[in-house]
Amino acid sequence: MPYSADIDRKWQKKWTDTEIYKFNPENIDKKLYCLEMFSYPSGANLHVGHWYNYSLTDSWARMKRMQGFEVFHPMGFDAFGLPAENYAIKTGIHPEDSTLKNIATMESQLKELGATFDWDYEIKTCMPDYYKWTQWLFLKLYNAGLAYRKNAPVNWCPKCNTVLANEQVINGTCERCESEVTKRDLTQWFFKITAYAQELIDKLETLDWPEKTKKIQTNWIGRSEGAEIEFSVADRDISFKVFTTRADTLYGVTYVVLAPENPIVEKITAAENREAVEAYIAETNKQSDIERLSTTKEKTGAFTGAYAVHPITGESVPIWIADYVLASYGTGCVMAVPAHDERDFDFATKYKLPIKRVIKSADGTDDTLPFCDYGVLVNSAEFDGVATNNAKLDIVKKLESDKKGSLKINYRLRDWLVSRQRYWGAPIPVVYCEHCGEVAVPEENLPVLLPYNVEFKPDGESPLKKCEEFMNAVCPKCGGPARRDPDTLDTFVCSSWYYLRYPDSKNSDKAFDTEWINKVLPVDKYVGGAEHAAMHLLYARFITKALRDLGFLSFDEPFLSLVHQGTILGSDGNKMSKSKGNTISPDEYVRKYGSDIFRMYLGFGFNYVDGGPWSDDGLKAISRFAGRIERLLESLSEQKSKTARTDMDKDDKELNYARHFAIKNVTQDTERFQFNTSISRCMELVNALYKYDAEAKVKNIKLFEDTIADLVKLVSPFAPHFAEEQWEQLGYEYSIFNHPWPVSDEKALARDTVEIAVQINGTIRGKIDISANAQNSEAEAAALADDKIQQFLEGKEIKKVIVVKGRLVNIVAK
Ligand code: ANZ
Ligand code: ZN
Repeated sequence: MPYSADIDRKWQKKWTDTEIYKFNPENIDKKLYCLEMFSYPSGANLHVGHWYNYSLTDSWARMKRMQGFEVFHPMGFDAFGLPAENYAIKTGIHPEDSTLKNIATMESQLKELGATFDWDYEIKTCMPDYYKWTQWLFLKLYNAGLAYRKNAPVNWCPKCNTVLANEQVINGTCERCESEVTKRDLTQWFFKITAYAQELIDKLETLDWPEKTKKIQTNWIGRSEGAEIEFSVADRDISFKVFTTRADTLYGVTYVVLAPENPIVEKITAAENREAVEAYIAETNKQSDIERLSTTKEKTGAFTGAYAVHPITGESVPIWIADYVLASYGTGCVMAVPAHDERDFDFATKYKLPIKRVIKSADGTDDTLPFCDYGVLVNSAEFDGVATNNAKLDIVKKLESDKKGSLKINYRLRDWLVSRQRYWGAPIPVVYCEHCGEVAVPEENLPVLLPYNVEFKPDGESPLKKCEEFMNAVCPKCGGPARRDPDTLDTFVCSSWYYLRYPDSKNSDKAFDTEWINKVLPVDKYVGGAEHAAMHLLYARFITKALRDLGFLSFDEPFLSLVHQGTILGSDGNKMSKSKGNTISPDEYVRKYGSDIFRMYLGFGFNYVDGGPWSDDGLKAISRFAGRIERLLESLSEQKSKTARTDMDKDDKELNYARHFAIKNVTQDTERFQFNTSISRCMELVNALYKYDAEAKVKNIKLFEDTIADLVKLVSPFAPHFAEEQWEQLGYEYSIFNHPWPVSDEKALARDTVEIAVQINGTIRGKIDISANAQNSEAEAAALADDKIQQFLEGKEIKKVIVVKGRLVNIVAK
């Protein structure tokens, strides 16, 4: 029966009936944890992107399974989140109803994909048996001082009506809806990811991750080495510290700048400057950090009327406020050195503040300002002549002795804001009691259930806040009345630990069993989109480290090896999206060609990590390729009884070479997620088999059959249903996936003869077969002895012969 979607169904049923992909915990010593980022059950349908991610990672997993690994390959759903709630506001359909319905559809589609998922371990983060443990995670962090509440200016999306984490603000706009993000002062929950900043940088080195992703994380964490230097306010008992990476420029400070939000601004502003300063602060509040840091934006600021005392020279320098200084970075105060900093230079020029050069270029010839390079100090008292790098340390040492400065490392990373003013998420397990204040819900009272009956209104208030039945609680400490926290946890909290839950997804006593999880984890291969570099992938690493330090895990990193699949774009070259109307649905292709043809096409038509614009041009060719394999099997079965020759003649050796060449390269390339070249190598092997079938006069049928069997194994990761069918045709035992992956034979690859080209005056005139380890003189002799070459050389004088070993012989003749 030629391959079609019917064959898919036949084998899917058999796989299910025989529970072939069930993970066997007894083989834990051979475990391999293969994980794709779980999907968000947004629309009802799996799109090309899902197929691309899941089907091809499954191909990798299938090869590993055949190589003898006990592959743990679970699947689940990242089921909380904003879109379902926005959909509820629009349509009145409850998020739980729409989400569970979408999940059911996606489950059946994922099953059609024919992957090796073990559904026994499925997770849905919106179910109480999962989010109970998300709340447990919150409590563990809370008790360890890693979760805290503070009032802070936060990113606010006016359209989504919620707070956003820094990571969710892209160029000043909301990651989801692209509206401009504004600031709001709110009391919010934070996870102390900054406590792990240094380890999050250091351990990247141990990971097999794309370099680009490591770099994104390193930059996001943003380690900066510098110093904190204290300035006092003239005639006042107030002082403040600045953070600088250029302590060597200290003698060039001509003013200092505070972030407008800095609380000391109020205290130091002189009466006659107050009005202007307050107006400026109001103006600043309207802007995002991104806008404030823009280098092209004109610098603005206001003078406070107060002066600071230089910590070494004792000079008075004016104190300004300006929006280019952020409250949330360093100390929120900057010593301005206009001669050596671009922004300070622009600012000083605009407000006519003095500019004092204290660094000259090493050769002393560059006198442009601002001069932002490193060099040698001038106008800096006893430090004149000292090079920048040394002066940075020397000046801090001098300050240290007066307790006016010290070395300091800063990180750009901010604590992770985890509370959301939304309904569809895990409730935060904290109540507020009139007597006891903030009280965590005891572990035995978890889960704090999300109530079903709430009202969805687009008024910016969480539906939970208006749900009295939810809000009213009993204080676990004093038994008095208390109110629940109306906020829910960011969905990134749910996905920060799901990989820990999978191997123990049914555990109702614990989030997971430590001893067991330490055996199944870390994840050996993690596959998902590159857009998660600074969010999910960083959060998950942090949570793993925190749980390790709390004694729940014994490993440092959750994902040892990471692959980002590329993006399949619409045929117009744009990212596929419903709103652009350029999405491609796999369903029709799967129905028409069968899922394996579609999967193989995705593997063959794109470089996995690059992706590219969609086109279905190659689908037919893949379908023909499958047909060619089927016909090989037919040809074999017609000839099977013919001869029993077993020696290896020239044609046999050629075929055997092609066979082992394919085995070697498909294995290597599939391991590296280079599926397109893997499939090309399979196609070449098919060509070699056709050539053998047509040209070998008397066949070595055993070799022919074994090579076909290996070919079927090599394509099986990419065409699992198809391969099972061929395997059955060949008469082998079910299932092909329980048979070992072929291993290449180096002896077969060491060919005893090679074909090399013969050129005359640079033009190829013929080809000769010579022994693979022939000396250059033998190659030369063989080329000159060749009939065809002799014809070309007739009447010519040979001037010179150049041999490139194993590749070609070039004859120069006149
Ligand atoms: C004096 C100075 C002189 C500076 C000079 C630079 C060049 P990174 O590398 O990003 O850490 N800075 C410090 N805190 C700031 C804040 N809250 N908002 C805006 N800018 C701030 O940058 C550190 C440098 O950025 C610091 O070094 C400070 O300016 C500025 F020739 O101090 B520098
Ligand atoms: Zn109480």
